[in-house]
Amino acid sequence: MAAKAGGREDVRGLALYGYPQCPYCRRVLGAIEALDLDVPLRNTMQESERRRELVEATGRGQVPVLRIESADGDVEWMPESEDIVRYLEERFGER
Ligand SMILES: N[C@@H](CCC(=O)N[C@@H](CS)C(=O)NCC(=O)O)C(=O)O
Repeated sequence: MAAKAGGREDVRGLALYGYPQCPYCRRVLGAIEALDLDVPLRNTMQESERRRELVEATGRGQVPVLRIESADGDVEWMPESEDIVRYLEERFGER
């Protein structure tokens, strides 16, 4: 499953760390698709470098984690599928 859709919104700086076999990741991937976002999936199961980045940043390998890089270069790593879905809905949902 690709974490991509039409790319309607400006999602520069966002990347989802996880993999499609993870049910919590699928919950986030579903929200990404429902919101029609174009967020790259960094597959921590298939790509050891991505997993290394995740563990280095968060101290553990648990996924999903949303990496949020702001325009000024600040980086936030957001764990917990519910929090990620809420963040995406608040930022990109219907207003
Ligand atoms: N409460 C977390 C649970 C996430 C979770 O359990 N992820 C599993 C994969 S489905 C995982 O990464 N397990 C390996 C680990 O915890 O290191 C969420 O909702 O995101």
